[in-house]
Amino acid sequence: MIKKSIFKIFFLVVLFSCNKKHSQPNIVFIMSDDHAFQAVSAYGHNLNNTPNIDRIAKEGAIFNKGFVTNSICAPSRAVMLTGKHSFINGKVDNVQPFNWDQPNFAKLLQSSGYQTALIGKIHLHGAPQGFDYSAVLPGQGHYYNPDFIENGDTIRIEGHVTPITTKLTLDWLKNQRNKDKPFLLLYHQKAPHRNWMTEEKYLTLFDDKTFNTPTNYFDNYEGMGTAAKEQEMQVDGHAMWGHDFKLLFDPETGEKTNFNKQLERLTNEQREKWLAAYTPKNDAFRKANLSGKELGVWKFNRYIKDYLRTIQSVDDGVGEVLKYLDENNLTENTIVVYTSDQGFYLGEHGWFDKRFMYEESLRTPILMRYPKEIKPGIKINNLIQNLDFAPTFLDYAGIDIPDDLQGDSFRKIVNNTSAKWRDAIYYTYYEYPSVHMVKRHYGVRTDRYKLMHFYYDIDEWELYDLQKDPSEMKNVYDDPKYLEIRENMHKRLIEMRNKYGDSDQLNQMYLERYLTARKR
Ligand code: SGN
Ligand code: CA
Repeated sequence: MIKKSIFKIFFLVVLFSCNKKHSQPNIVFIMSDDHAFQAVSAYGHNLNNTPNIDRIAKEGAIFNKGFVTNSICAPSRAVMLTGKHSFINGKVDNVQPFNWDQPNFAKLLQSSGYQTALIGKIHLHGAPQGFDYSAVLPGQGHYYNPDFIENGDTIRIEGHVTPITTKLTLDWLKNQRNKDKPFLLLYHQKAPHRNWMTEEKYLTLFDDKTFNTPTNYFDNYEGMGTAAKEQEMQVDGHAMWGHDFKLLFDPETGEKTNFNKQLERLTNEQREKWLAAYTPKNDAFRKANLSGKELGVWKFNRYIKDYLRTIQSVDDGVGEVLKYLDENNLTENTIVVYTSDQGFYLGEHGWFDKRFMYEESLRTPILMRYPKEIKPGIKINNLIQNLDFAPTFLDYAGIDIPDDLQGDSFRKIVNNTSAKWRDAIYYTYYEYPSVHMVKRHYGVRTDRYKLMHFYYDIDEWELYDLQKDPSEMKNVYDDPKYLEIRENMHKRLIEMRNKYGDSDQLNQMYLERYLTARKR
């Protein structure tokens, strides 16, 4: 009798664990660097075509209100891994260290039986924790002939970083994947990060096309605050002749630009292809002798074309990975997410780069497919943040979500099983003074309004009505018509700061740490 029940219990335990193993989905988390939602064709902006990324939305969900909590690379990745705001996980800017010893969702999946891998850009110093396999770029990494730190050893791989990252990913899937375990794969591209050096096969893509500048490309920031006026990220103003526009000679001084130096990293063959593609374009530019607005439009076109070219290879890679899943019967039970570490300005307000809480850099593309649960073609309009990835993945994997995670699982939202969701998001930005000179700020955004406070060397508030002014051209903080809204938004901001545990004291602490770290 006892023997029989022991056998029964044993049988049930085995059955349960087998079931869990088979029901736990695989997760492919694809992230690119600085990929603006405006440059994902599924968002309908008509700039470029990204059929493979779009396929994720066609067969799954597209998020129209996906946001980050801090629009800069390494902090965004720290938020994504920990599910906690920057001021809680400690990685507030690109300068201060990240503590890998703290919990992250990869560690939790790994300890519950997932096989885990991290491939590509992570931008967090120190040995990655939570991954059985990692092959990461040191820091920002190089576009051509990049070094990778593979499980601790540095190797240099010849070629372009985007297809190489894809190849390492496919190699891992083909040769290292343990078929008896569910897997978590972080496939993280460097592109389309500055300085937008494309793969050889796309060097002349868009050559026959002229892109229109955004309507506010020649913005003079009249309706905005001091922070917008004092940034250093204008395409026509701060972008550089060599580094950004790929001219070999500075048209103003006639001197050689630093792009000559950058080309030295390329092999002879790679360099020849680059020179063959860019020399005629650069000659034509010199002959045209442009000035004023015409020059501004030329700069925008050189910028946007290089930027979009690098995205084409990212999209190709997504296609290859999706194809591998199809061919290996993995599509049904694999969650695929495509996102970026933040948004980016594609000439809006005249800018490149990110950092600001204004829409183009606050928003980020999010597309997600999971045929088992997500209906194809659904659109999500809830305010989702990168803070929510960790709890969402844990939820799908059936692992308890630790209480101290600050995001929320959006599984219930995509499944339409609960209408309860946040109606405001909180944002912080710290890296100042620094490249691009975007001042320190924090703020709250609801569906319609955004309140921001810029501090440290100024003390200014900005309020935008996103319904009336989606391009954020007019700060209405001092407009008497908005007095009530302004007060309400102040209340919301206090609520947010209390809820997440942020304060002026923390801002001061991180400021001091930043200034000390910069001195070193
Ligand atoms: C580099 C870029 C900047 C960019 C930061 C942060 N300059 O410094 O334009 O804002 O990275 O980007 S570059 O000379 O290297 O091109 S982040 O995505 O890593 O946060
Ligand atoms: Ca980035």
